[in-house]
Amino acid sequence: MIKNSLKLTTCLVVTALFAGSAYAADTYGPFPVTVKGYDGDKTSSVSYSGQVARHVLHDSLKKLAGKGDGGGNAAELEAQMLSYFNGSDQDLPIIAPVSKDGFPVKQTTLKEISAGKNIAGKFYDGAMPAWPGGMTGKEVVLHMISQAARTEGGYDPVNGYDYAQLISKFTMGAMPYNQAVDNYLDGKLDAGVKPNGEPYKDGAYYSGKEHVWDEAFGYFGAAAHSLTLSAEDNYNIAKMKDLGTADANGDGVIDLKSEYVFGPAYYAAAADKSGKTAYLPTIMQAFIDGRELIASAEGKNLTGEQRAQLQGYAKVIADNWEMVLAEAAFKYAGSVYKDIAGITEASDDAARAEAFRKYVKHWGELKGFAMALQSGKNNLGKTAVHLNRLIGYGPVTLDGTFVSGLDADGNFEKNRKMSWNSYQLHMLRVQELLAESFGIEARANDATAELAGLVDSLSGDGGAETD
Ligand SMILES: [Ca+2]
Ligand SMILES: [Ca+2]
Repeated sequence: MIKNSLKLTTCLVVTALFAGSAYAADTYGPFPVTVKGYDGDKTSSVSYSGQVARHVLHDSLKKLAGKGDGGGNAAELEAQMLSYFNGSDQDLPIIAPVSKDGFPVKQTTLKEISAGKNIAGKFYDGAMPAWPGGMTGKEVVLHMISQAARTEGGYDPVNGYDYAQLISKFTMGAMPYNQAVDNYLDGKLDAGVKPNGEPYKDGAYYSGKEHVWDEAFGYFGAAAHSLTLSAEDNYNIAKMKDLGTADANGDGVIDLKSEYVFGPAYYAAAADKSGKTAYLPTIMQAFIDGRELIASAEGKNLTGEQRAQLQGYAKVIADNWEMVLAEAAFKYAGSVYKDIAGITEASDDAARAEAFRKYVKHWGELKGFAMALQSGKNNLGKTAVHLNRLIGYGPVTLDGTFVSGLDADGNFEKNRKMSWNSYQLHMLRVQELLAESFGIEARANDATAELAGLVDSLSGDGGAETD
């Protein structure tokens, strides 16, 4: 790493030197064209528009998951959702993110970003035991899409599902996280795969390793200038609240290809807003350092030492990204815990229904992030088994039942019951398990201090679980 090789004593000198260095980026790109034999007019080798298109397909799919009218438009809506999931020959309109007052977005169709992209081909398709039915990851999300299309507004109050949340949070793990940590930052860094001494493909203006690294960065979903911004600024860009900080080139519109903050980076910023973590800058810095390292090889194959260094940056990215997902799951377990009090203390049916809706939304986020965590490179082993058992296939619903499986036709069965207090205890156990397994640091909505008291109160009511 260049910074470590400098033996300088004052920050002032370091800053001055880096300001004039070719390798002193604080933004992801531009980086020089280094690939041998390229004679076109490109001046930067950075390219990750395909990943941006996939984030947009995901955001659009999430939006569509809430468009059901209760059954009447089920077939049409499912087909529409599948066109975003599977991709389409048509130029699909961007459904999200779209311009809003004070935050104009440059692109309005997918082809303006990158043509021919889909989610399906990049979706984790290993075992996904967190969902009933013994399905693969891709089968699970297709089941969710089909169910979502039959609901009103993506909300299934009987089984306690909020499909926009479930689909979105699961996808955030199963597509970008999986592709980055288990593919581009993993096997594609091997010496014999996409070597740096060759173009990524014939005629490309980027080398094999340059593009592999760019694709991983694209999946993280940060703006190219995210490292220059605070956690709050990055968070606000994702919320489409701050044109000034988002519009890096000052042309008055937000280019989704470089100026917007998508899901994974947004959740990193969300944790960092606590002031206790620095996931987003740590990940961004590792991406930039890795890209500078590749550029410094000047179109030649990486040495063993360079590749080892690059794998070191990859590990920093993968470890911190996993933490971001674990922090989010921790936060929403705390929300679900609190929401249960809102349900049980509601003064009338209307207030109870409202509290239950909020609880189902937060549960969908918890469940989706728990599934995202299980979609990466690491086999979480018994942590995953315990997490899935504590959270369940579905949340405890208003009649005390919860989803226990799927029948032969793929419909949900609810053959088990649990008390609200017992399920609250489960949520605290989820927080405890995540804290112990991952070393959670932001600890949003931490309710673990209430664990001992809840265990005491439950010891008098006949045990934690009922059937
Ligand atoms: Ca792999
Ligand atoms: Ca702009």
